Amino acid sequence: MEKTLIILKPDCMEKRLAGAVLDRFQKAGFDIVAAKLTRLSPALLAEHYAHIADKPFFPALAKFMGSRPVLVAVLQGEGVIAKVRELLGPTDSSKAPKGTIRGDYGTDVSVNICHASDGPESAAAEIARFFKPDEVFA
Ligand code: IDP
Ligand code: MG
Repeated sequence: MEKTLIILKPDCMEKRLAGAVLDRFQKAGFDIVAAKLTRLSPALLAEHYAHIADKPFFPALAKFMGSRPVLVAVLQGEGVIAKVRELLGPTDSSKAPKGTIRGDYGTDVSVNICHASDGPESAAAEIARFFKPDEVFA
């Protein structure tokens, strides 16, 4: 069964929106098969955001993402990778339609509530980065 990795970002945790965001994923029919609270280290953030590590906004992004504990989870279900991205809406919260998670709760292009894997390869790599096999109850 397909799986994806999500991270409820520091803004989501600070606004106490973890329950509201997880509720949307669960109401869409997806199961939580792994979860933990963790504070992301600079080394882990450099790895997780390797695709944008050379961008001028990366230092500010890393500071934001490491600013407080985040909730990391694995969701499972048919088509979960694409569907969770659709529920999130586009990266830039200010351009995300109302009714999407980022459109309803996000702040801007950086502070945008939730990360989700963008394809099967990144999902597999990201799940392995955060969870041991026996921590995923698939
Ligand atoms: P995604 O989270 O929608 O997959 P990515 O392009 O993978 O978007 O970027 C990862 C994260 O980096 C975004 O969620 C956002 O927090 C941040 N980010 C992306 N583009 C920008 C930007 O232009 N300025 C500031 N932060 C950005
Ligand atoms: Mg991405």
